[in-house]
Amino acid sequence: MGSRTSLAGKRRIDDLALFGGPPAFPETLHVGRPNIGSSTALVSHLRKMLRRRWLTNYGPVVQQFERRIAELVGVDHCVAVCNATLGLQVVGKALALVGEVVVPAFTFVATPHAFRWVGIEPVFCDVDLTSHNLDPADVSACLSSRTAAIVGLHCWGQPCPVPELEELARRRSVPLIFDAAHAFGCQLGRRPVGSFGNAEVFSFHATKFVNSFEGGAITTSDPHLARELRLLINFGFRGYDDVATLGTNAKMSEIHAAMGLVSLDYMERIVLHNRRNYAAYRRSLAHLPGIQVRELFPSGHGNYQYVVVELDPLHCPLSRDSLLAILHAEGVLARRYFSPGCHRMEPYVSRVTPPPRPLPNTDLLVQRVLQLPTGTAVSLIDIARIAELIAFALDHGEEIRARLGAEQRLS
Ligand code: T4K
Repeated sequence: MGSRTSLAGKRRIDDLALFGGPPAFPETLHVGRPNIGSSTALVSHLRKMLRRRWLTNYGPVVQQFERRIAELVGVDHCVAVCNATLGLQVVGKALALVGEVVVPAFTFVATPHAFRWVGIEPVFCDVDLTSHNLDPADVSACLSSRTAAIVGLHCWGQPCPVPELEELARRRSVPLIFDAAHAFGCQLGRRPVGSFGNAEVFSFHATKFVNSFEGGAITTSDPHLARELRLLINFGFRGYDDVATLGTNAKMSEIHAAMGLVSLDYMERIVLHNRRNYAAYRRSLAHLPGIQVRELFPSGHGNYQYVVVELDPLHCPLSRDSLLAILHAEGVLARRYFSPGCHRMEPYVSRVTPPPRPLPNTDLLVQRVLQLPTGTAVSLIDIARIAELIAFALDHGEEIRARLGAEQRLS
């Protein structure tokens, strides 16, 4: 690249915002900027629900949202909830889990927190370095007489090794639950995520490609479980003044479901946009040393809501965290999900039982991965500029490392 001015406006390392230059993106780019769909459609829903004076407690919009999801996923039952974290909690309660659950350490902290919150101890399991999903051999090593369930995460939307996990759960006679927060609209072969295990839990948080501001949904083919879930999310009410069990309030409201419906109407367009962005990142970063955009959804059935890059420290001229600092200064709020790994966060890092297990793959991945902005707020021009920024930074890796080293010595 030499000293030619890049598309991102950089000629020398002094031009980098980290060293005092103007940021390439004065308007920050985020990972997880919400996709809006249609504000007109949302306002129209809002007007109707205000006219109906039915705002929450299993109203018609929530019911419609649940039907749409159940149809898309191909299950009989969908229970909409106010977020995926509470969704996981009520699944743990409804299945009457006691003891331990095997969960990946390479996940958003909501996965273990949800179970711990309802008194079930997470046992952290390692992931496969290629798929970033649970490693069945390590799951097997985590199982014990205390295991109450196995919880898989479809990381970045890539489906877990479902058949292997089903076999392990069957052999132990424990339920299999999936945290499907990333995986709405994804498939394993021809079967949609949402139809596996005893229950799957989606997130429709604002940062997810289909969003309901805040929200989630539990899908299951088990009618008894669905009935129990409906009781649990509504204080245990079976009817007016009739409480059948201990419950909580995890209901989705009408305005959240309305946003969800609008989002579902735009889902295909959002996926197309994400897929185009993903392809552009793959193309434009392909030639760079030691950095690789993870291949996702080789069969094409995915939501492409995350663009995940992996830095190989042996070949990349900059560390992941130096590149992250450079991007942040330029207004590109790349993320390093799920650093440092749930096993290194509280309350898990200071607990004595269960004893910590070695998780070498998780420990490696949390130092190597980076998520780049995508979604409908990110254009092809943005991606070309981000790619040029990264190329410029790697091209000047040695110089940048020396400068960062000198600044650190001075401070
Ligand atoms: N399981 C897994 C595997 C998950 O990834 C998650 C959530 C859950 C369970 C739990 O689902 P929920 O209970 O939330 O339904 C974000 C999201 O808040 C979180 O939902 C998501 N995973 C996680 C992967 O990402 P943070 O701590 O990174 O959020 P925050 O506030 O830094 O926002 C992310 C970026 O999005 C920022 O750069 C700002 C931007 N943003 C955010 C919001 C809310 C916007 O531009 N507009 C917005 O409205 O966790």
